[in-house]
Amino acid sequence: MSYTLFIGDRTFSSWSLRGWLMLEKFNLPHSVQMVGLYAGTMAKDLAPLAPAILVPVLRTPEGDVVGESLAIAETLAERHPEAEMWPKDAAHRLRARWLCAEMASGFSALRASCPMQLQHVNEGFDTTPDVQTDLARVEVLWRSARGISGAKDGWLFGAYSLADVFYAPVAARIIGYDLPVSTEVREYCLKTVSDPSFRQWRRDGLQVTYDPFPYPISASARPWPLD
Ligand SMILES: N[C@@H](CCC(=O)N[C@@H](CS)C(=O)NCC(=O)O)C(=O)O
Repeated sequence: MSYTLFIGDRTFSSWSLRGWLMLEKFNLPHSVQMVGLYAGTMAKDLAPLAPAILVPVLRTPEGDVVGESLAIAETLAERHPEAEMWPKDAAHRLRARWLCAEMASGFSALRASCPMQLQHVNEGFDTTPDVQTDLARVEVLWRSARGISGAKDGWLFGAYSLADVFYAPVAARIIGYDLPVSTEVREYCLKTVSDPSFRQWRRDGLQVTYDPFPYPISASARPWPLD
């Protein structure tokens, strides 16, 4: 009885990373199938999973297919209440859901200007006002999670939750573009990218090389921390 998760290239696919963390961090049995996101075969690869057109896509052990990361998260949380994917406390859970939904529908400047790439740190990235606005919102939302959960450091709601899953690629962008954030936010980002599951995902991603690399690499790019 195992889930199948269909994902795109690990180095770049932020939504695939979320889908995988949902299964991996909560110990839900799964296997992974790659879809040719950067190889150009995505439409053909996803055709048997209609109406899916994006990754990640989850196939349940019963053969049902669900797309959209929030829908995948809610499906898994409903099927595995024992995994406590959402915070236990109702008020914390409500706030965590809010954070995840805002992530899924917002942060357009950060997402467009800083596409996730896990290869290196693009030092000297020119942070536009729109990206700064998104970063300020990240600060507010993470502080609000800590305010309500009482978690002074570590995961946003104390125990690892779907909120940490949804913000993992944000943390990766902050690290990968060396974005200006508060010390607390940077510490959380470093915690995220040093988590063993995240590191495994990144290591697996780096097995694939890209020539040319699909995104600009700054002249002063430096190695990824905690490599
Ligand atoms: N709203 C979707 C977003 C998924 C998404 O945009 N996935 C990207 C890869 S990270 C994708 O499939 N892109 C292919 C495309 O846009 O054609 C979700 O929550 O899962």
